[in-house]
Parts: sequence; C-alpha cells; structure tokens
Amino acid sequence: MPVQANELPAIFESFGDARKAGFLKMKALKDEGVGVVGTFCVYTPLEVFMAGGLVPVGLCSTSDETIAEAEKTLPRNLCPLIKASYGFAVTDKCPYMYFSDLVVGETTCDGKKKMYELLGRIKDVHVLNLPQNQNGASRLMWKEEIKKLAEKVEGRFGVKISEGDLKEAIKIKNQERALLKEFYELSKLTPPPMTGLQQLQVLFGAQFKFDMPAKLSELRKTIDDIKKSYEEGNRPVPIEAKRIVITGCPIGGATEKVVKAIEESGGVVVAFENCTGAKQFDRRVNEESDPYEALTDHYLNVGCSVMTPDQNRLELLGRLCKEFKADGVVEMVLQACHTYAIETFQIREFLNDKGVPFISLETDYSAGDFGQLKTRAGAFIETL
Ligand code: BJ8
Repeated sequence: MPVQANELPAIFESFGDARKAGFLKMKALKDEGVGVVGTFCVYTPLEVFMAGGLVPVGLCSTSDETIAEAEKTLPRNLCPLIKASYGFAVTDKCPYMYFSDLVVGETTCDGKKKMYELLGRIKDVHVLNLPQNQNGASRLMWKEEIKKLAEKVEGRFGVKISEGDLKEAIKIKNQERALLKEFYELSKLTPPPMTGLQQLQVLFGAQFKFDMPAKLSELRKTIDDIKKSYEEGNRPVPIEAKRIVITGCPIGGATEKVVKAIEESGGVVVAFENCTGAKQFDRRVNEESDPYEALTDHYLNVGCSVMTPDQNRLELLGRLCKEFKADGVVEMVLQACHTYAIETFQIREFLNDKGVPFISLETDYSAGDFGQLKTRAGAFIETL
C-alpha cells in the first residue's frame, strides 16, 4: 500500500516552500547590506561565515533547467549536479548564486574542482583545498585551510573573526544540528510519523531559512506538532510499509523522484544517510576545545566517497540501519559520479555482511526515468 503523503500537510508546508520563499528574504538581507556566501559542500565550515556576521546559502542546483546551457561549455558526460550548478551561474537564473558575494568551493571530486576554475571567471570564488583522507597530516592541512578561509572572509567583507565569535557560531549551529537530528529521529518510530518526502522537505528546506532564531523555534514547533499528532493517533504511514534508508549522492529537487518511486511502491524512507540528512546533522562540533581544532575535526570527518578510504560513511550507514530498523537500503548515484559509483561495491559488500538488502539506482535530473526507477524500486521492495 503506498504511504500517505497528505497527512500533516500544514506542519511541513513552510519548509516545502522555503527555497522559493527564501529568495525575497535574501534580497531583503542584501538590501540591509548583509554579506552572502554561497557554498556547495558539507565539508565547508559554515561557522566561519556565521562568525563574520554573514549568511551562508547552499548553491547545489537540483533541477535540469540550465543543463543545456552548461553543456555549451562543460562536457555532457558530467554529473548533473555540477552541470546544473554551473548552468544556473552562467544564466543568472539562481537568485542565491546571483546574491552571493563570495562563492566557496572545495576540492572534492575532479568535476567540481575543474568547474570552479570556470566559475571563477564570473564570480569571486575561493576554493578550499580539501585533503583526500582523514589522517594526521591531512588534519594539519585542513586546519590551515580553515584559517585561510577565515582570513579570506575577513579581507573580503572587512570583518574581524575572533575565537569568541567562532565559539558562539559553533554553539548556534549545534542547536540547529540537534533539532534537525531530533526531527529525523522521530522516524525511528514504527510506523514512522511522517513519510520520507515530508522528512526531506524539512531537511532540504531548513537550509533556506536565514533567520536562525526563528528557524530554531520553528523546528522545535514542528517536532512538537508531529509528536502531538502521533500521540493523538494519526498514522500517515501504514505499519506494513518497508523501512528504507537512503544513501549516496545528495538528494533534493529533481531527485525527490527516487523517494517518490520508493514510497509509491510500498516503501517508506525512514532515514537519509546522505548530505541532505544525517551526514550533516548526526554529530555536533565540540564546544569546549579550541574552535579551529574543533571545526577541523568535525568537518574533516564527514564520510563521503571523495575520501579514500571512506570508513566514516560505512560507520554512519551501519548505525542508521540498526537504529531505524531498516528493511533495506537504496543508494542513489548521480550519472557520471565516479566516486560514489565505485564505492557502491564496498557498500554492497558491507550491507551483505550485515544481511541488509541493497539496491543502487543511477539517475540524473530529468523526469524521463521515473517509470524505470519505480519499476526497479518496486521490484526491490517486493523482495523485502
Ligand atoms: S560531502 S556528497 S556535498 S562532495 S554527486 S558533485 S561527488 S560527481 S556532491 Fe558532495 Fe560534499 Fe561529498 Fe556531500 Fe561530485 Fe559526485 Fe557530482 Fe557530488
């Protein structure tokens, strides 16, 4: 039986609309003279911008609208996230890119770092030199990169970033992490109190709410409302729905189709291991130690296939499968994403050992393969 996405609509509405509604709010912030920094990756230490009184915003594009334009410059056989992000920059169609005074990229995958060279011709781009592993020497290098970023921000925006400012920013960002974690952990319940699409609306939408105190209280209210509704007996998801954990490339916008395909085939997504979900909010930054040390440890330890080896992704995925009582794991790999596509082998092996069924689905930002995704997701769920 498909899960009901129409329960509790009001609770999720404001997050579902957040990306669009945020355009005007960002314009108002710009009019007030607030500096904006666009970012692409979960390795980027957002606290540095917050400490400088700036507003960070995620720029990863999630629609295929500008891919044709991007392909005039970039090769066709490239990850859609990279093509779309570049496409929105050259066409000026993404207000967040347009409003960004500084764009911060990172040397994660080869496609992104080469794209940033071209992006640097149209925007002020600063690239963080992200190490490829998480050992001691890499740690020293990453700490230097974070310090250099703070210097860049100070110079670019004429602000001073003290250790006290950083500590304050860490505290505030940790509050957001804790609330988002408390929110998605509601889906540990059987049946979960929300569909995966509803969970995704909040996780994805939260990044486009720029008034932090208002966002924190809205998240608190969302959690309390969901709990209350569940206690009153509302069950938007049937108990027999198969519990799925999603892993792989970032999900949102066009790739929501993968969640839809699962949830229209008798499954329910209970957790997102990827960058849209737990990978961002599972851990908190240490508030006691030196802020640069704390940020270095926190961000370098993000589990992503761009790291070699990538032990931390396995650790988080294994934990989520256990805690959310997963019946199966679905991986989404974006076309031409080599690091995730290769790592599929290790993920399958890891989950096989644990006895957790697994399927990997490759897709892009087009709508054309929805039928195929649904057939494959449906066949997988039938076996669970
Ligand atoms: S921490 S997942 S945001 S790198 S999908 S552009 S890897 S070819 S998005 Fe990512 Fe940071 Fe990792 Fe998260 Fe390249 Fe792959 Fe495209 Fe990717």
